[in-house]
Amino acid sequence: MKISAATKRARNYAKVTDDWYTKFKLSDVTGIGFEEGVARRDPSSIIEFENKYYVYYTKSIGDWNPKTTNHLDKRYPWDYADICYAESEDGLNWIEKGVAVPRGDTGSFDERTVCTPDITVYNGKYYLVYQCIELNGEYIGTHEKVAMAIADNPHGPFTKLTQPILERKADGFWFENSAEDTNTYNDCEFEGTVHDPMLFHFNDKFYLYYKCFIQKDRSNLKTINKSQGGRHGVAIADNIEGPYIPSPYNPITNSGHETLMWKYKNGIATLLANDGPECNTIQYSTDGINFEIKSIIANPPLAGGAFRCPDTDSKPLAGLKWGLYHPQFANNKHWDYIARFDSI
Ligand code: AAL
Repeated sequence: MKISAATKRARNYAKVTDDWYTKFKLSDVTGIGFEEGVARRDPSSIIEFENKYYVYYTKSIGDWNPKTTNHLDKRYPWDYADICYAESEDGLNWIEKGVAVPRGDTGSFDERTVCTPDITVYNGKYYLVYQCIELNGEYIGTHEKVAMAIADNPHGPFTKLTQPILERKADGFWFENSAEDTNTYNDCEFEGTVHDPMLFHFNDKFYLYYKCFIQKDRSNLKTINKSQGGRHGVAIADNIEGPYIPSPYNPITNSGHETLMWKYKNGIATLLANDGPECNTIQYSTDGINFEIKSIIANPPLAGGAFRCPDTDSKPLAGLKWGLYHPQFANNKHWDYIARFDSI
């Protein structure tokens, strides 16, 4: 009996993919969907409280221009943004409730923007982790820090910690210092940037995942690296407020842009989209660090946040049953908006 290389691989996939494979149905929502002149994006995971769903997201008003020569101008839809939140009874029709975390006062470490939040519930408290940056005349979408704000219920008020919980490493790989000829999968300093935080209570510690880009030239290594060279890292703390220590294993993925992760049994699952040679895969790790490919998927939701369902351990993709995401500039719409995905 002769077996081709492809068939050998396929037999291995068949052992794992059934329970890990999904397609996605993508639908519009009301209340936080498309609105001219307003950007809503990077929705958090969704939590349930008193029979209603809650989501947190980046909201900014007014136009933006990445080519502006004055770096104090609004450059991106997540620039000069606040973190807003919305409530829903069915996950499709949302009511925007207002600002959960505003930008900081003059001179603060989060004066310019707060964006890209995720929410974690731990011991009856609500923890938002998010990106922020001070008023910075050299802001080019880099050098954000990760901050935390805490509340007793989903409506807040959220109290900010006085210092960020994670900062980039100045000598970490980032666009300015990634050598063109470097094989970006060799050893390198990580944490050149820390974006897209997502926090889990896991194995009696706190695992703060995030994304780092490490490629300068976005067209370099295009075929295996795709787009912006994003990959993920984790920083671990004994206490939820930190200190968070980056894992020496970083990067713990070599693909993926925004984080979309959920718990399953004694491990953590992740959907990697957008960037890298393992883009469009679902992966799983029992130690939160060493992830293995479980399935290859099509049309993943970008920048998604999943519903934190109570029965996340019932099957591998229970924690990915539905959620919200942002279609990136879909239909040439300049204004980011939030939509819904369902695993089908
Ligand atoms: C996103 C995320 C981070 C980036 C920007 C806003 O989708 O990767 O949040 O900084 O784009």
